[in-house]
Amino acid sequence: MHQGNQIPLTYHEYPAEEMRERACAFYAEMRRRRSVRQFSPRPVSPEVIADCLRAAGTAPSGANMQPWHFVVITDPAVKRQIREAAEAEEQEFYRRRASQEWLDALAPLQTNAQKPFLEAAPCLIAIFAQPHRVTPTGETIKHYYVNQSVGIATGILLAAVHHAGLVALTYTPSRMAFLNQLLHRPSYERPFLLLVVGYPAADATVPAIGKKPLEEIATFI
Ligand code: IYR
Repeated sequence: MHQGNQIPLTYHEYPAEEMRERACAFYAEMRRRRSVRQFSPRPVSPEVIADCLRAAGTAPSGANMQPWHFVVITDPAVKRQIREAAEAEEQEFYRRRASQEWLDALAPLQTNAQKPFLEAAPCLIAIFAQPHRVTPTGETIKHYYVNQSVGIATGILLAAVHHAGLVALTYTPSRMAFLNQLLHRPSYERPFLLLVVGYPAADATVPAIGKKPLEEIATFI
């Protein structure tokens, strides 16, 4: 059987009390995260974004294929193109494609087809999932558990952005194929999510909604 190269694990055990404090402190930090839709035009540090992306790249993935690609957009002209294409899709969604049930579920978020944050925010990160990759010699190599892998990487990216002190919106345009064309990504890559990142506008508001308590989301057996 193939053994692979094994190296010793770097592991640091915290004393029990410190472990409890760390878990509690992390939860306290994460529960302050909110999806923000009103951004300040203030630019974000490229080094901060790069470190957040490095953190995302530490995510586990099927067979360690790391089936993701991140495109960081700060160019106002490209942001405008993305906004125009996204709003065209959203017009269709809100006018025709969405069921009444879906529109009712979205009502508390007060979303609509207008997406001004795509131009207002200083930084958009388009996340692409790669069902496979193509080697320089044209060989196709399959990727595994792509949704799970890219979902985990996106979650780590979102936590890293929040931890750094920025705010974000996980935006999924109603249809996203336009992102391949605008961002020059190969057609086999699947747009996964658009992360809108920046500082909040001074008067930013968020919906008065909450999270389910532990008893509702977890069962201990
Ligand atoms: N993509 C649309 C609709 C939308 C869908 C879900 I599910 C949301 O949680 C929020 C919005 C939009 O962004 O307006």
